[in-house]
Amino acid sequence: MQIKQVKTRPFEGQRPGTSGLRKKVKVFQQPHYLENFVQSTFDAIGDFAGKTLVVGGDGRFYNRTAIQTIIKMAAANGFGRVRVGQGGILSTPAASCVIRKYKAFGGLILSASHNPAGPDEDFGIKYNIGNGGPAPESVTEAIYACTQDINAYRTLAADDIDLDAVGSFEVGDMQVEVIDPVADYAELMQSLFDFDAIRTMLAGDFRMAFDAMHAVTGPYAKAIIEGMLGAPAGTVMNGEPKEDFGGGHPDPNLTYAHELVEKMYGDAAPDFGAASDGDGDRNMILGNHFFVTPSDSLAVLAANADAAPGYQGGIAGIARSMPTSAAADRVAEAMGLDCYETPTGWKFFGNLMDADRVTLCGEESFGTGSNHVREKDGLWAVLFWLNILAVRQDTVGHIVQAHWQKFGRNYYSRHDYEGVDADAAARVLQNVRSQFDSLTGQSLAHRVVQACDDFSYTDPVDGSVSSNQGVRILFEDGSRIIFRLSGTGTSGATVRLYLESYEADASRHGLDAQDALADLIAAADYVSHLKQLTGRDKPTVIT
Ligand code: G16
Repeated sequence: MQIKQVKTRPFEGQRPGTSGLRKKVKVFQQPHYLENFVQSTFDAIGDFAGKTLVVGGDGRFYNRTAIQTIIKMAAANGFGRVRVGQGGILSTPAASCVIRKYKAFGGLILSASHNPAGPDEDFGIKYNIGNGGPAPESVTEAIYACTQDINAYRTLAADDIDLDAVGSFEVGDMQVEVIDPVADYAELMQSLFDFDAIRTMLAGDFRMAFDAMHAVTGPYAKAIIEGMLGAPAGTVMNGEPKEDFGGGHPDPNLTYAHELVEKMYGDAAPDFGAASDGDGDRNMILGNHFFVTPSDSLAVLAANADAAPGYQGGIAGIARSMPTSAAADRVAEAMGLDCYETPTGWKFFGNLMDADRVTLCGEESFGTGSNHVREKDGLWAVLFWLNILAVRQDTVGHIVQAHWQKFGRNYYSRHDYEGVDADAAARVLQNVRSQFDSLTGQSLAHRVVQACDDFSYTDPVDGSVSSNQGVRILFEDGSRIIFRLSGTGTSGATVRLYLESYEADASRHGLDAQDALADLIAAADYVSHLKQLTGRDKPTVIT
C-alpha cells in the first residue's frame, strides 16, 4: 500500500492543556488539523518503529473518523501494531490498563472528558506514554513545538477497517487488533477488589444506582456491576454510550448528574449512588441523602484501604492536587505515610507512582485513582467504595461522619465561573497577586493570612519545575482561598475559586459547606473583584 506524504501548514493553538488538546469538533474537522497534531505527536515521541500503539476513545461524535485517520497514519509512520477498542471504545482508565498490560509504546486517547459531545460540541486527543499515563509536560511541549513547524504528514492510501468486529486486520505492514474494550479492565478490577463480598452485599437488601450518563462507562458498568457482581438489571442508568451523550453534560457532580442526585435525595433512595463522566475517569459518590466530596472520598479510601485485597499489603503514600482539600494529608499523617501536593493534572502523579512513592492519588475535580493504572479511574473508585461498604457493613453517611470525628472535617467547595472573558479572568488573578505583600499577616475572613503565593511544584523524582499553578491565600488555621484558570475549557476562560476551612469540633460538622465557608467566599470576592470583573453575580457551577 502506498504511503502518502501530504503537505500541510501549522495551525495556531495546538498546545495541549491540562489533559491533551481539546477543541470544538468544528476545529478538528478543518482539513489537516487532526493529522497535524497526530504527526507532531509521532515526531515528538521517539523511536516506535515496529512497536504497539493503543487507540480508543469515549465514543463521542468524531471518535470513529479520528480513529480511522490515526490508524492509517500509524501504519505510514512505522508502528508495528495498533490495539483499538471495539467500536472505537476505550475508557481512559481502560486505555491506560491496555497500554500497561500489553507493554505498548504509548496510546492516543480520544476524548474531551465530560465536555458535551456532538457536531457543535467538543472533541479532544491526548497522548499517553508507555507507563499508561498522560504524557508529562516535557513531552506535551515537544509535541507543541512540532505543531509549530510541521510542513507535511504521512498517511496511507487504505480502506477504513471494520471497528465493530473483534479481530485482526492488516493495514499496510501494520497489524490492527480490534479488542474487547472491557475484558482486560474487568480482569484488573477483579484482581483488586473482593468481588465475593460485594456480590453477597448486592444479593441482600443493599440497593445501588450507577449513572453512566450515556457515556463510555455504560458497557464497563453493565459487564462488571450487573454481570460479574450480579446487581439487578437497570442498576446501570443511561448505559448506552451515545455520540452526543444523549445531549447531556456527563460531568459527575451535583449539577450535571441531576437524574442520579434526584434519585439519591428522593423517597426510598438507594443505599449507594455513583456516576462517571464522558471518558470514565471521574467519579461521584453518593449515599442515601449524602454527598461525598472528592477530597473526602480520597481520604476515606486511604483510611479504609485495608478493606480491599489489592491494597492489604499497605499503601506507599498519597498524592493530591494542590486545590484538593487537605483531608487526605491528615490520614497520611496518622498512617505515617508521605503525602504529596502536585499541580492540577493527573500527569503529575505518574512519576510519583512509577517511583513507588504513592499508591493512592486524588483530585477535587472528581478524580480518584491508584497505581493499578496511570489515570484516574471512575469505576475503580465505585468498586473501592462498594468493597468498603461490604466489609464495614455500614452506610456511606456513617462512614464519612465517623471519619470526620476521627480526623476533623475539611469543609470544601469549588466555585466555577465558566466562559468568562479571558482578560477579565487574568485580571482577577492579577488583583490577588498584587496584594500578596499587603495581605500577609493581616486579618481576613476572621482569620490571619499566613502567606500568599503562586503555587510552584518541583517534581521530586525528575526535578522538573511547574510554576504559576494557582494563586493562593493561606491562613494560619489551615484555611485556603485559591484562584486558578482552568486548562480544559474550549471557549473563553473559566475561573475556578477553591475554598477550604478545617473544623476539628465534631459538634460543628453538620453545617452546609456553603454556610461554613461563607466568610471565605465573601473575602475571595472582596480581594479579587471576581464578580465585578466577570460581570457574574454567581458561579456557573458549585461543587
Ligand atoms: C482533567 C485532568 C485533571 C484535572 C481536570 C480539571 O480532567 O485530567 O487532572 O483536575 O481536568 O482541570 P482544569 O481545572 O484545568 O479544568 P478530565 O477528567 O477533564 O480529563
